[in-house]
Amino acid sequence: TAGKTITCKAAVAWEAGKPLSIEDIEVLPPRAHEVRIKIAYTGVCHTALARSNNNGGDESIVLTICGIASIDAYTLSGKDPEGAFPIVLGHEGAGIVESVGEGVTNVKPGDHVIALYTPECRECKFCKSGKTNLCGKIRATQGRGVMPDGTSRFRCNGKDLLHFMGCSTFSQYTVVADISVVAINPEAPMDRTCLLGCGITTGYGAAVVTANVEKGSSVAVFGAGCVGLSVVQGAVKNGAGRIIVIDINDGKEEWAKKFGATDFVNPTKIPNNKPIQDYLIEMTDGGLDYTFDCTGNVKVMRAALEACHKGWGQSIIIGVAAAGEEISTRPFQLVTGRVWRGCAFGGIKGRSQLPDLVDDYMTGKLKVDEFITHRKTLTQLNDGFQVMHEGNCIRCVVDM
Ligand code: NAD
Ligand code: AHE
Ligand code: ZN
Repeated sequence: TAGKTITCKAAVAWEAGKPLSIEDIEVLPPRAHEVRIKIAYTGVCHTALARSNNNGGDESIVLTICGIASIDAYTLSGKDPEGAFPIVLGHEGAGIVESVGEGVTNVKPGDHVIALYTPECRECKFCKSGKTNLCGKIRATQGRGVMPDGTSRFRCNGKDLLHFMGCSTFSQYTVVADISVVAINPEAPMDRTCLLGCGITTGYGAAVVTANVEKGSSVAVFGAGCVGLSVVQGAVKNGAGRIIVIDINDGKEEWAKKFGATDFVNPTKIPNNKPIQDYLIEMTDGGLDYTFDCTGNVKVMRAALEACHKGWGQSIIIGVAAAGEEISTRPFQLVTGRVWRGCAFGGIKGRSQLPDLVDDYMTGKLKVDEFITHRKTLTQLNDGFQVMHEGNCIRCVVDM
């Protein structure tokens, strides 16, 4: 198949707000510094409507959309300022390299790989700074849904389809830039490791790399989805003393405890409607060392910042807020030493650090299987758009 166009099945998003349609698409051969991957599995999750309906706080609706990773759903909803159509969504995938273009040296056909929406070129200003995992090399074209040369490798019914987040894992074959792919242990089961392409790595990295939570410190995690539970896993790994999980869904208490949380608070059930930040400050004698927003709700982000301990508490924003939303607090919160920060993909450098995370999974040091609550096939991917009245889907994996 190398050098030839491949026809395969993909879930195509033709326009905002419409279901995905399973189509036969053409996937062109990889050009220079590009890699064509046979996607084996792609992660699928649910997203709380709290973000798309960012009306915030206690009224947030607990309905979930199961069947699509949050950002994919966000982009499909038409609310992503970077969203454009028609597009092949999906960004949490693992597969096998089918062929490579000229000049590719980091992977070869047959390698088991994870697609990286945060690439790592190792030569741009960002990569060389040693201060961030963000890579600037192809960010502009990635945001426009095209390959680094400005064109697409997907065709359907004579039309070009856009790429998504440099990954487009909702296709049986995809083409990515060579800096957007990393080879992993071929023994690792890809129906699990696909989840390291986003959710698990994002939360775990936020705790272990971005915040680098110290032994004995106190942590609060807002939102117990795949991302929040992964923050809990990272905080446990780093030896945090107290780990408080806050979620409006009582069903998440069991999940939080299973991953090592010491306490669970439902903010809608605090006596006298006391704000969650005040409640947490009392509970922890002055506030937390670290807090994490894993909801995408800007009111929660404010509460997370204000629940930090005066003088040193740090709050890390992980959740992606709806387009146009803004965060606010009294500047005095920062004047008095609290720190507001955020990260993408947990601050993890995909090519340098993801293979080790896969090995940690293989040696039993990192939980991954525990996050998988649902499985589907590509043709069932559309079920993902059916609103579910249950909050028990942490991650759904699609067999491509
Ligand atoms: P999820 O929907 O599975 O989990 C969100 C949880 O938040 C749910 O359990 C929900 O009940 C809870 N919640 C909603 N409103 C709340 C409120 N007001 N107070 C407390 N809890 C509340 O989502 P996920 O897949 O875990 O993703 C979490 C967030 O992280 C999303 O916003 C997603 O877009 C974002 N994300 C960011 C990155 C990144 O790189 N920065 C990567 C992946 C996901
Ligand atoms: N396109 C959106 C922003 C979306 C966003 O913040 N994406 C995260 C990853 S979410 C994965 O589930 C991210 O990596 N951001 C860093 C970056 O460079 O995009 C918008 O609002 O424009
Ligand atoms: Zn994601």
